[in-house]
Amino acid sequence: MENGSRLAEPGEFTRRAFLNGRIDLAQAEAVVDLIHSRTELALQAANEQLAGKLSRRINDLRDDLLKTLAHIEAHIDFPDEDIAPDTKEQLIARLEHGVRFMDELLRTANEGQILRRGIRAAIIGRPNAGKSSLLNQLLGHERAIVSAIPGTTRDTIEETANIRGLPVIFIDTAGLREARDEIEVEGIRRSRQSL
Ligand SMILES: Nc1nc2c(ncn2[C@@H]2O[C@H](COP(=O)(O)OP(=O)(O)OP(=O)(O)O)[C@@H](O)[C@H]2O)c(=O)[nH]1
Ligand SMILES: [Mg+2]
Repeated sequence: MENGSRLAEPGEFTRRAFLNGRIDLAQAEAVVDLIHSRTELALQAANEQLAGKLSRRINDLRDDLLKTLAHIEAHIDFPDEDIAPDTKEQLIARLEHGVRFMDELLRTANEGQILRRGIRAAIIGRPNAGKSSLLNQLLGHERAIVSAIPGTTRDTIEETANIRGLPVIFIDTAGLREARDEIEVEGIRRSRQSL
């Protein structure tokens, strides 16, 4: 490179933005989700997180809890001052609101994981049940060999399909039966493992 210039390392600009406080950790993490997003829905979720939606919600909760804490401590430290006390009911209501909010956040964290990693779904059944045909239909192309001979599929076949925005990793497997040879024994072992 000329005049001391060099190529940026992967993630370097994101790291700088984080270290300079321009974005927070949740936003920095969203960048990698954005890059790896496999469906429109995942892309949209990553975009929202990058825009600071998750960070704002967490900061709001933090502010709320700090205010409640300050109020309680003010009454312990300065009981004689003329600060209108929150009633016990008000305090409990606020804390319960915080708990509900955190529960909701944890629930959507699960959804976020599903969007990032996808759902794994094994297609299991007897030989000739139509497992490979089903996989091909879901993918919209002839990925797996289909034949009228039972025991066609031996190896597991993994492919990702976009099901209403969710990445679903379908696993086509060897049909379950008394195995006829050592390859089928291994195939059926893999079917059970997928199951
Ligand atoms: N009539 C009918 N035949 C089907 C259907 N789906 C699959 N078949 C036929 O059933 C046979 C077996 O289909 P496969 O998709 O290879 O079945 P499989 O479950 O993957 O079989 P193995 O890999 O041997 O376990 C093929 O001849 C298909 O054309 C269906 O919905 N209706
Ligand atoms: Mg098959």
